Amino acid sequence: MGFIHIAFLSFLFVCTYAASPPNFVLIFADDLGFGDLGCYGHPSSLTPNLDRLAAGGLRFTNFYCTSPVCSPSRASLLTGRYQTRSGIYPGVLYPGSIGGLPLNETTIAELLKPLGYATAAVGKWHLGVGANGKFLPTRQGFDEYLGIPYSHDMGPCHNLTCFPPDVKCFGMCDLGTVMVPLMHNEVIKQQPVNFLDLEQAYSDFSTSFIAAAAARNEPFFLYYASHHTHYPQYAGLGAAGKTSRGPFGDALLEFDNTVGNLLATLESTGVINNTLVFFTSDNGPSLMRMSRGGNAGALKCGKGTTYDGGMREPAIAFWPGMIKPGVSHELASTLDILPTIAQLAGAKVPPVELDGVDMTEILLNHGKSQRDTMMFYPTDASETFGLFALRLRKYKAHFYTQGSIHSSTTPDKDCSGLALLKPHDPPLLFDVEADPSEHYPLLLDDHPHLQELLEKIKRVKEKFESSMLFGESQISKGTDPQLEPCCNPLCSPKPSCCQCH
Ligand code: CSN
Ligand code: MG
Repeated sequence: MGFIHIAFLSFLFVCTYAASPPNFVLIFADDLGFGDLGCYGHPSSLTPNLDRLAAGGLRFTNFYCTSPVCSPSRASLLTGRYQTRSGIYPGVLYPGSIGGLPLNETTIAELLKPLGYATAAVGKWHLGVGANGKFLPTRQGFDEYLGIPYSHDMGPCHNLTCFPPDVKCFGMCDLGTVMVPLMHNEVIKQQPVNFLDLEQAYSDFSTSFIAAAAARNEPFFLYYASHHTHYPQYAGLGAAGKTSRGPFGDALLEFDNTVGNLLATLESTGVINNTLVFFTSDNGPSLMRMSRGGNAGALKCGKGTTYDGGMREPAIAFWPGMIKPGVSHELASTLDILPTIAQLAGAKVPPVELDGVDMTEILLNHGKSQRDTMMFYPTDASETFGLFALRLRKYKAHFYTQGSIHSSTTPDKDCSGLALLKPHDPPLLFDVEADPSEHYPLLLDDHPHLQELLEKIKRVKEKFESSMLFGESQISKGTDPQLEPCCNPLCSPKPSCCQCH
């Protein structure tokens, strides 16, 4: 009798459990490199909460974003498609940009909305503002938004305190545009934003969102896009001076503290065993910031380049009871997050050309990837040049290489903005498992069997490029100063009058 009772109760539990779709917390770092986290070997970073995710989850070693700069990478993350399809190229969006992520693209949030998910975006958006806020997160499937709509150097630097507290942070940023606003949904809440209190505001907003959705028994999707490790690096008073790594380390510590708050809230609201937490970063480290920038670890170059330092990223999937702790060397990408979330939530993927593949077999069974290629478009993707590089399993072929101002100042001359565009025919070929630093090109004379590989790579490239329909460039539509967010729209003279207290 008692046994039957218990068996019935566990049956009910399993049914309820299976019937309740999982929650998703997607944490996206900014300009954070492969070597920046403690759990990826950085000697002086303090990242106890991200390290805890890695220890209890699956840590990837071959995980790629789709662009060495921000806006295109974010477009791919949220749509599961290369940025060239959605038109988020060349380069990045600016405060007065006319374009943005086209509204007919389906974002992860829009995929989940019809299933009853509560959705929120927090932090850096960088997929457009547009006339009357038509490209803001609230128009792309997010119920709520708190954050800055683009990079925090896209306005005059201000207010940014480093350690000791009377030292102003480094740099001027962009003096010709409006002060960086804090937006709540579609309304400017502060201009200029108070950066020193911002991490706490983000953390409070995110934990309230989780607690409210959990209390209503609604599944939720939180997209937490931290701007914190991007230039100019700074930290609020709680974290400034608390690491030996300087401003980058302090910024990272403050962000990591929020990761801890998110985990604590998932625990205290009882939903942690039904939540997939996924962490990764938008592009490689801004090496031009020298010791104030991020670190690509063993990888070559950083932000702005199609070497692995620009696009291979730390990535961690955490889901207690569902994902066994470990390390995955499988090839995976930000492109794969949308199809994976769709699979886990039971959502239909959008009826468009998707570039992502479902990763659930990797996550839930430490299984094989469905992906054996990764395509590398440069910062300024174009139909004229097409792919700069292509990874096929352990091999990476460069058809073009180019340095970037974002990766200047390193001792490796190939990274610098002075390293001009260089075509390679036959392509420059590396085995990035044996040589993750892309130091030693494979020579055809030494490896005659490579001829066959090169032919295969050529076929894969041609097939992919013939499937690639470049969407109308949103960034080439240019900028209009009138579109820069201004809390006092009729004031003059702009941009300096756009301040509200
Ligand atoms: S990014 O950084 O937005 O994180 O990619 O803040 O490529 O010219 C990139 N850029 C300002 C930036 C300019 C940024 C550029
Ligand atoms: Mg970035």
